[in-house]
Amino acid sequence: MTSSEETALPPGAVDAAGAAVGVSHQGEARGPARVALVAAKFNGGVTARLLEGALGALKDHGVALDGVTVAWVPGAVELPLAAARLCRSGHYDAVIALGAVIRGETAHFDFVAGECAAGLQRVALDTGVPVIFGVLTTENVAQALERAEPGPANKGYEAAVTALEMVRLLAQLPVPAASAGHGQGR
Ligand code: INI
Repeated sequence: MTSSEETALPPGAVDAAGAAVGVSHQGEARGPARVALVAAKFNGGVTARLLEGALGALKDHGVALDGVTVAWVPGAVELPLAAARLCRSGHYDAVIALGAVIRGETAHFDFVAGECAAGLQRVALDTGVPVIFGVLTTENVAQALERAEPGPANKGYEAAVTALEMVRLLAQLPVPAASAGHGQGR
């Protein structure tokens, strides 16, 4: 995810920290990686654009699209369960969830957005597979469409870059003690 200009990581900050400490890790956004996407059909005019952005980013970063899986769910609330199934399959290094929850359209915006976000995070923590939150939560349709425009600022594009970065980072970090020595680490 990009930050604002004011809060962005300054150039050289990672290297400076790395030089100051014993061990420093950073994931590089590049393939190959086994990636699945879950996309909500609700507000599908937006999520289809997020998906295009995500697939573009995967391609730009060296992931062959013929190895990518896409699963469509009815709405954002259903994203966590489908993501959980994909994560537990053992077939994927990362799962990217794409949705659009727009406040203007629902009185239960906070429930839909909140349950979706909490559910996806729980799946990631429970399975150890990165689940990337490519779900727009916006005040109105115009904001959603703006974040789904083609290019690197497309939130689907950003989510896919984040997924690849997390895959590479996790490959560098220590495996959980319980699975060490059992060939389950990456
Ligand atoms: N689902 C969305 O993905 N975005 C929304 O904005 C939305 N609104 O507005 O309600 C939405 N609702 C459907 C929800 O995700 C479930 O599919 C539905 O409640 C059935 O569980």
